[in-house]
Order: sequence, then C-alpha cells, then structure tokens
Amino acid sequence: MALDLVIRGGTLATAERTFRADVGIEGERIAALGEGLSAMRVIDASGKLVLPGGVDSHCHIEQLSSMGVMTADDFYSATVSAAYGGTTTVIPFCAQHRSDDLRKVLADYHERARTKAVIDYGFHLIIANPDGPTLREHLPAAIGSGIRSLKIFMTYERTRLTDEQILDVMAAARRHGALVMVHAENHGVISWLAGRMVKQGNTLPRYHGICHTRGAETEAIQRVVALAELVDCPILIVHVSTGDGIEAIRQARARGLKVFGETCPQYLLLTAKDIDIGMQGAFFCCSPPPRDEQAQEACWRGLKDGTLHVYSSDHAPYGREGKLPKGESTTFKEMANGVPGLELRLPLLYTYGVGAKRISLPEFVNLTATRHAQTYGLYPRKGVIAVGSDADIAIWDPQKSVVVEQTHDRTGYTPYRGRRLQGWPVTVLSRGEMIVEDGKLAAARGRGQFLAREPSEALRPLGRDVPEMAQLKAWETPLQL
Ligand code: DUC
Ligand code: ZN
Ligand code: ZN
Repeated sequence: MALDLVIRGGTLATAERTFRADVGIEGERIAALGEGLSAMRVIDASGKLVLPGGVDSHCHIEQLSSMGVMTADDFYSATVSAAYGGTTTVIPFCAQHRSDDLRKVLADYHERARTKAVIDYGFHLIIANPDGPTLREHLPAAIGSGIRSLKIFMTYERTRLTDEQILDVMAAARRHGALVMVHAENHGVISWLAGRMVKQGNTLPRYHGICHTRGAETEAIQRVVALAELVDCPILIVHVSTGDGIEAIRQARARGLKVFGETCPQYLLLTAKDIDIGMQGAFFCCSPPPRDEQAQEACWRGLKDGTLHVYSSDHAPYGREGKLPKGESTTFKEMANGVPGLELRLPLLYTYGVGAKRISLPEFVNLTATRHAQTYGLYPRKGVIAVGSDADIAIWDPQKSVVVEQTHDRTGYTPYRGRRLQGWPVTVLSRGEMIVEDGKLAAARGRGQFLAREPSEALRPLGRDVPEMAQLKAWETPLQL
C-alpha cells in the first residue's frame, strides 16, 4: 500500500482504549493502523498521544446572538482558534430571527463559512420563526441538505418559543429527522427578577448570575422533557449548569426517554465568584451562568456517568464592544452573553479531567470527539482514528506545559488566563493535511468543507405509544431513518 504519510510511534486513543500503533494516511483518509508502517513522509510521534481531532458541536461563529449582537469571530478567526486547540470539526449555528426566511439565513451562513473556514464544519439551525412556510417547506429542505439538528430557546425575548411552538418544532423535527437542542431556562423567572433588579439599581454583571436562577434551569428542563415525551421527540439539553438540572435529565433517562445533556468548560471551571468582580465580570457572563463548586462537581459527575453526553465549548465570542456597549454604565441586561472557549476546550479538559484523574483518556476522546460525531451524524467519518475515517488527528505532547495568556480568537481575552495547563496539541491534521505544525498555523483560508450530516441513532424517536397522541388525526409517523 502506498501511503502518503505515517504518524509513527505514538500512543493512540479511541473512545474504548489506548494502544501503540502507527497511523498510515493516504490522501485525506486513514488507510492503515499497525506497527512498522512506512511512507516518504513520517511524523515522529514517540512520547506523544495521537488523538482524534476534536469535534465541537456547540459554538457561535459570525452569528447574530439572541440579543442581536454580532460575534467578534468570523469563520476564519474562529476556526483558526479551534485548530490551535486540537479541534478539527465545528458545528456552529445558522440563526433565524423572528422575521427571517430560513432559506436566506442558510444561504448567508454557507457564504460566510465557504471562503473562510480552515477546518470542516456542519451547521445547526436556530428556529425563532416557526411559521407555516418554515415548518412545512424550508425546515424540511434544510434538514434534507444535511443539517440534522436545530436549537430552540425557552428564553430571550427575540428568540424564545411558546410551548405550542416548541411542540410544533419538535413534531417537524421528528417527522423529517433532526435532533432538537434546547436552551432550557424559564423566561418568566429571569425577566421578572431582572426587571426588578434594574429598577432597584442592581445593574452590575453579578446580577446576571443571580437572575438566571438554578430553579429557572431545572423548571425549563422538566417542562421541555414533558413536551418531548408527549410527541416522542429526542432532545439534547445544551449547556447544563446545575446539579438539579442534571438530576432532571438523569430521571428522564431512567424512564427510558431520549434526553441527552451537554456541559461546557465554564460550568466545570468557573463559578459566580468570577462574575462578582465589578464591571469586568461582564467578560465571565454567559447563560446559564457559572454557579458554585457543588454545581461544578455535579457536572463532572454527569460527564463521568453519561448523563451529560457531550462536552462542548459554547464558544460565544464577544469583545469589549459586545460586553460593555455603554462602557461602565452598561447594565447586565445589555451585555452580550457568552465566553470564548473553542481553543481551550480540549486542553482544559485534558488538564482538569485526564491530568486530575477525573476521567480516562478514552473518556476524554469520547467527550470531545467521538460522541459529538455519533450524536450529530458525522460518525465514523469524524471523531475517531480508524481505517476509512478522515485523517483528522491531533498529536498531543503530554509533557508540554502552557500558562494561558491569549488565544487566537478575536475577543481579546480568555476567562482562563493565568492557568497552567499540562498537555497540549502541538501538531494538528485535517483530512491528511498539516494545519498546525509544531504550534504554527499552516492552514489556508477557506480550505474547510461543509459537512452534510446523516440522520443519527440519537434522533430516532422511541416509537412509544402515546395514548393522547393516538387521538390526533394528523399525527405523523416519523421518517424511516
Ligand atoms: N446560549 C448559548 O448557547 N450561547 C450563548 C448564549 C446563550 O444564551
Ligand atoms: Zn443557549
Ligand atoms: Zn451557545
């Protein structure tokens, strides 16, 4: 077999095991795994870990937020930042707002990404305008084009859906084969509290954390699980932050429901104290907000026991302009929500998870790559080192120690500044091409490809009989996936 490239002598990891092998690459794919492979080009990986490139299934890139603010990153800066951190696939959002035509939204995002992305990308949709044409025509067409997931919001004035609309979207997603991702927070609780706080003059960033209560998350998760159960629709709750929220997912799963959970670095590593530093706390504000040490432990446990299925960045990059648009007089209601995390997602989990012995290396691979690819219809093309898979590989130096300063996104800050991380992806390949070589970028702008995704097992409805639904004439059976 004529191999183009061999990664020699490293320790490989999959979601199941670690083992010593060379990786043979032919063109864009992995062609062989084994001992003693040779080729004209060889990368010496002795003493290194050879891991699947990360798949980040939750990030916001060149996107207008629910509050109408544009991210600081475009598809170039975000994907460059991802590549430096060992991530080789991203799935950001195409965000429909209230009056938007989904077809135009989708075309715009394709255009934005096509000429800029340096790694491969899929898309999720955000559905904020579930009117007749969207649900009957535009959404099915988008799903058919390989966009097999969509996000809905239970809060934010500009994007939230009513329970009736949520059921409509779930029914359409079930019928046409898309996974429904949910931002689960009770809108009434947050806006009731926030209105009163601002009137009282409590406008500092710390009040953002206070208004997004733990109970608001738990209630919304419980409610959306009940809605999903009624229409037999698998759901994935994104950015889960609380022990009670995780418990609600655990209970739903124990009843056999297809309810998946996701958490992010900010819920494992930050707390409300990070926001409680005056106006600069804005740079640590995200929704839901980081909580306390107990909640962090609950998130670690949830990742370990599988209640939390994936670990994503929720990279929502905003610089000073987005965070403090009115300078020191910005209220917490006017700050853009979100923190950057695309680049540090993997190194943080490696240090605080694998290094701290909270998780094993195969669990790390599963949580950062394999599960994402499986859940979102990219497996086995992405998320695994196996013969036939794309050669998306991060070579890690477990001895490399880095004190975090600045990352390569355009926010100008990172919430993890000053932390010492042990273990770093030094060389990164995407479809067989070196895109980061010994810590230096080697990727051409626009080389990333759009990934049309397949329906995954995760989105297949249970097929349970729901007695109430049997009475409904127009209730549709799901597509045969
Ligand atoms: N939800 C997200 O998923 N990201 C940023 C802000 C938000 O509300
Ligand atoms: Zn969200
Ligand atoms: Zn997000």
